[in-house]
Amino acid sequence: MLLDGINSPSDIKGLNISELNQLAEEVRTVMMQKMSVCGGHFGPNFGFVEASIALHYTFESPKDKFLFDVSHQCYIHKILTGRREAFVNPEKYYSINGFTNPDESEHDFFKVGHSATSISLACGMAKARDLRGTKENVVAIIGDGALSGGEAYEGLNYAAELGSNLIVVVNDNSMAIAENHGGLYPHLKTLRESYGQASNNIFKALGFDYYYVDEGNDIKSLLAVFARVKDTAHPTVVHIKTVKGKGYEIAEDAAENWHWRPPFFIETGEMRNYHMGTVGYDEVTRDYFLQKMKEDPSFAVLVAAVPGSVRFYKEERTRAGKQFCDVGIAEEHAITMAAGMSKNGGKPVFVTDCTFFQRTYDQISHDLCLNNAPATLLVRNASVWGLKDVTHLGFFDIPMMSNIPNLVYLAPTNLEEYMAMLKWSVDQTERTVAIRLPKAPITHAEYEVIEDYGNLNKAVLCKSGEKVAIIAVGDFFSLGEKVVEKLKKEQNIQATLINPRYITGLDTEMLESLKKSHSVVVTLEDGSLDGGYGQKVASYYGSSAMKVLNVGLKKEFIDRYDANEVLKQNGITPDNIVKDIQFTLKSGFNLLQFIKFGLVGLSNTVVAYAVYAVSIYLGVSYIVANLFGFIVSVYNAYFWSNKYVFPPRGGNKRNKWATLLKTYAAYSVTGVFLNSGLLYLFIDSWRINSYLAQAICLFITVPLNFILNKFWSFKEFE
Ligand SMILES: Cc1ncc(C[n+]2csc(CCOP(=O)(O)OP(=O)(O)O)c2C)c(N)n1
Repeated sequence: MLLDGINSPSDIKGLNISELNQLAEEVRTVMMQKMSVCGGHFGPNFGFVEASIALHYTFESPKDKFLFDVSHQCYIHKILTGRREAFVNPEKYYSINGFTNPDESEHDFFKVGHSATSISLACGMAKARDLRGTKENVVAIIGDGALSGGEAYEGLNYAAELGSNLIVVVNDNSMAIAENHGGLYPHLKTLRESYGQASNNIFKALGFDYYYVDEGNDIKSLLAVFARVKDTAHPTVVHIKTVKGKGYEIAEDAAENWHWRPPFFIETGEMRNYHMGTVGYDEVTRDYFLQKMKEDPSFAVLVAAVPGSVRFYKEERTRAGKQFCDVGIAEEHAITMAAGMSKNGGKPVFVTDCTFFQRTYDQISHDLCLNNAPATLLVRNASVWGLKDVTHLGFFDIPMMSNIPNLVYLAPTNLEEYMAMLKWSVDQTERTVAIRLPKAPITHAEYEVIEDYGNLNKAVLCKSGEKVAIIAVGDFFSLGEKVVEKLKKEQNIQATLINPRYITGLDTEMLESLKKSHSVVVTLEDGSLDGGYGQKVASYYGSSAMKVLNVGLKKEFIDRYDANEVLKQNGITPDNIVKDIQFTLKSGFNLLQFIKFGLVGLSNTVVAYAVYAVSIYLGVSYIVANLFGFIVSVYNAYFWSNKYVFPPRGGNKRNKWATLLKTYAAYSVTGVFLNSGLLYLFIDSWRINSYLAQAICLFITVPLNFILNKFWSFKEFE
């Protein structure tokens, strides 16, 4: 295979056209093998094989910079830039991710997964280049679909002013995930049909030089044009016509289904693990939409180029007609458009993935909520169980949404509640409502579900108890149920269980009433803790004696994670939560805890002494012997404290080093440091026999350990 010899882009520079074509076929073969096992962005990559090869043949990456839009089409770029093994060796399939990633290679500059950023990134890189006075090419690679995103236009508009080298490769396969929408697309069609000759040309109008390549899957044609535009000193668009899924007929014929494809059988294209007819929240949402559209002509659903996410495929889109608006990859526009509709007699629902809501903060705040515009926002995949790529994480929404004034953010816990909230929200006329679609499989209500959510922030008391109250948000409600059950079984505590329903406000009456017979309130949320729901509850109780435990995720970017592992790392298992509760209930002076601390302190000193004694016996100098004792006692303190003393989250892996230091700090004064100091005094100055000296030290340090731990380590760790 030619591919075996390609370790960097320079390895393709000596190949002739027929070899480059052979390379293209080999690349397709390995991508096919890998994606048939792992799934992946099939259509975008199969359509961009020749262009990727021609780009790397022509330009000098990484000196010349490639900026990929969305970057879901970067597989070939990865293969050609030293990451071939991750495609040819099944054991390495998961060693890289599916988007550009500077952690993997110097040929990648940004972690990207959201659309329409490439031209702005390229403008920035070009600007910095010009300021520095160097000459490299900056190349943005953007699909026709991504050109519907507002930021793409902002970049195109600025580029003319840049007045220097900036090459925008428009990869036009006439498709986003589904069909494109908007006035740009008939225009692109005209450009394609006139082979780029039409006099009306948006790119030229914006100040770009313009080149058209009709055979965008032909390496020779591409090489000719890329050679012409290389090193040009002004912004240039190279518009190439490609075929999504090129080279695999099944994918070419069903481009929407093959944009991203789960693992499949190569011979038939059928998915490997396809479960027919599974009904989740997306399916019930679709059914409600279709029904409501029939009943109410003012009702409309807006999506931003991901119609399949609520199961609106060709058939559903046709049935919905004008009541279904795919606005392109333009979430900001969709939200502001919803604001407009809602103020003119429309009932808009905008639905997309949690991660894409991130770019709509201002539209939600300024256009919807400031105006109390009655629109409904449905937030999908908002969960640790949602999308797992670092570019698409779904657990930052609660801090974002819950701090926008006027917004009502609802977290249903079961199907009946979700449907009731959705129906209420669509028909009410007073405010903007967002609903966090549960990610978990459908569950059903075991308590009465109300129809009207206009009486804001009223939580439901699902189980009444004492001592401990669990407030479980959205699809962490079932976790709350498990914790309640475990507390009953293991601690004989009948805890209170609350479904808060509203994330944007607190049921202060209920929180106040908990003070009477509860001492610990636990909040559970399937999202980042910082600025989230639980912290609002903690802040409410701040001036009271109530102890509040916030359970949720750490604020961090994580990539392709195992959700179970992340939950464990964050202490989010029924076991850990119950242990935390137990610990919190017992804090204050607690004899058992006191003894445990004391015993660790004692074992610390004993271990240090034993190691010291053995070392001296082996003839090591007493300073080195003490150092050995010190190291072993650090480990001793860390090990036993984690096992028996700290609450589970205090001993969390994430804080390993901090915990170690704190632990040792708590014991070292009375343990080894004091020991060392005294030993130095006894042996060096007073010339006492070293065994006797160590015994005297033990006699002094052990009781001191107990006393100091009472005052110090309790404060440290509770
Ligand atoms: C802000 C944002 N919204 C939605 C998406 C989901 N998405 C990923 S790729 C894609 C279509 C991109 O179409 P195009 O740019 O034409 O590239 P192609 O896949 O056709 O090569 C969409 C909508 C996204 N990545 N970012």
